[in-house]
Amino acid sequence: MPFKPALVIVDLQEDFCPPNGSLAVQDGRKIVSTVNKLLSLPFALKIATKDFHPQDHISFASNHPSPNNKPFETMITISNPLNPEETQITRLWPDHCVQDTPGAELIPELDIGKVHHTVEKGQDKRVEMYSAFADPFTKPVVSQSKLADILHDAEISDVYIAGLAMDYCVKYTALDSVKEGFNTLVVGEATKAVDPTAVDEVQQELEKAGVTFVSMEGEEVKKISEST
Ligand code: VGL
Ligand code: ZN
Repeated sequence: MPFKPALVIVDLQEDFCPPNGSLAVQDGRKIVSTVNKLLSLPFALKIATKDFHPQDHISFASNHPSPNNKPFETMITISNPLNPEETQITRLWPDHCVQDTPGAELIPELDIGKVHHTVEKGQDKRVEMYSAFADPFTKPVVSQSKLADILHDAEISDVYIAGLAMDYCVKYTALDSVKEGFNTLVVGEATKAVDPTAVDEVQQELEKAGVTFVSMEGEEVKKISEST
């Protein structure tokens, strides 16, 4: 298969960035200069994803009123709306990336003029969806984005991933990218984690699954410039 790389920029949105984001990732905004450098390279396809929730989304602690529920901490069990036997334990978050609010906007520093497609995810209020490909249920899958079709239709071989957050949406997007058959790379300087102490463990888990971590100076990024 010929080398045909795509860049996927995950959820570089106001709510994941300081100073005002409701779910701000430490130093999240600082990656934008590196992401813009990646955008200046001749990737065959450049895609930005957006977490894009309805106000009544299942992942918001505010939608599970109980004195015990704390955003960032409480884990709840949710069932597949199409198959109650399939369950998943998931974290509650502050309200974030609500459709048509300023927090859902991509940050204005992002060089959006170089992005070919924007893919929205997380619109189904019944399921969490960290991955930009699909929700985590499998029996059956509940919600899928158009990302897999866009990449397969363009005959992409390699998916380079940047964005937020390394330990949630970047992680699960990378895992699904491997499952979709793409050679999958995460650009280390172009991502940040909600929990910085989790970075090493998440990197190891991703590497075990077949994801390669690369740096801006590494061969894997250099070869983009030579790939026409
Ligand atoms: C994300 C938590 C909740 C992310 C999205 O983009 O990493 N994290 N929703
Ligand atoms: Zn979310």
